[in-house]
Amino acid sequence: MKLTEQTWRWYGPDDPVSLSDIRQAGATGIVNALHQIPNGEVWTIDEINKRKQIIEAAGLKWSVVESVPVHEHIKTQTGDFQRYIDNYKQSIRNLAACDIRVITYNFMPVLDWTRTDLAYTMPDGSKALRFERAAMIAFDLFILKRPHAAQEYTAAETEKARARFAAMSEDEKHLLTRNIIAGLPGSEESFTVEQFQEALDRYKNTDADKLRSNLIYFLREICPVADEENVQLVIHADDPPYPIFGLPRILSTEEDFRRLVEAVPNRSNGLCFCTGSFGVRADNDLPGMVERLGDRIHFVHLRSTQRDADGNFHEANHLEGDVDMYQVMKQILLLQQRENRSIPMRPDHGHQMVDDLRKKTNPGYSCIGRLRGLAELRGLEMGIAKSINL
Ligand code: DNO
Repeated sequence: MKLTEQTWRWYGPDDPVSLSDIRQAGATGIVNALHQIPNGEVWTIDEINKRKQIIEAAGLKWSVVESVPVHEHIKTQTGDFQRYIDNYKQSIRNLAACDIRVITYNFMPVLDWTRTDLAYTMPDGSKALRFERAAMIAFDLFILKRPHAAQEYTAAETEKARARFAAMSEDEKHLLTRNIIAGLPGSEESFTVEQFQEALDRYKNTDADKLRSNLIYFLREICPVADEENVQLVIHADDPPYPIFGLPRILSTEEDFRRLVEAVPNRSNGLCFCTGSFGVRADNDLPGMVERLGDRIHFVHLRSTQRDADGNFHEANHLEGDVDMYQVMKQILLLQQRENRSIPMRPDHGHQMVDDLRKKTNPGYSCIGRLRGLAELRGLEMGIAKSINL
């Protein structure tokens, strides 16, 4: 019977969650990146091996890279983009030489994942990540003051954001700004308000079609290298899965990914299936996506979100919220039996809870919430596997 490979994201030696903690949580694989290497530069074999040895010394395996970041020049096809693409190819070759064969990346302009609140108190006292639409609009209109932003919102939304902004203290405005643009864990970029506007301006001539064709260009360049090296490239969904701050987003739906595969059918053109990101859209049929896109899925992020009618969402416990985790897991299990392989899975974002409430933790990446998530997901998987006699 093929079960998922249980993995865990580790931010390297400075992560407050240690490799030994991770082993005790029951994961066997590590999801890691060399965050110290500037975006766009080559990951050398030497640096990769150094990190690999640390992971292996703890009795774990470096299973997945998350992420080799894609330089902004590649996304906009400006400046030195060809050099950055060549560097990316070299990093793929070097990772393959160290036998690391799943590489995650994303193609979100300027910002990686985005939340407005990193410590939203749940009824049980734990803290969750949350995206509040009125707060995001308040930042856009009244802090960033982005030109022409107003036309992207309805009058009712603008009024709500105005009231929300008027009720914020200076500290709250500062915190909101930091939450949105200072860079969440794993994002490779962070900005001041001025720098953020400059970064947005660089997308003036890059609409969704242009961004998509730049991604296709990039994939046509790197996929042949990855094919040759037996590496899977897996793109992460947009989070949230729709345009924000006037920036295009092109990996938000099943159709988005399908278009990518049609344009670049190479075997290495794969998907990191993130239930939390895709799940924010009610029109994404998650179990169906696993069934239909399965042969391209080489890494899975499991978490759930809870939407409301105003366009807000927060991160729910892993087995609650809008994601039907039972059906998703069942499809993942069936896919693994069909293709006779184990897919690396990690419990994504947990609530800050129990002792972690008194610690300094990486938002979304504290230990105990993810430990709870992994335990629940592992039990769910085993229960389904045994009950359908796999
Ligand atoms: C957030 C993560 C993302 C992800 C990147 C992949 O928790 O899922 O930052 O790592 O988008 O490149």
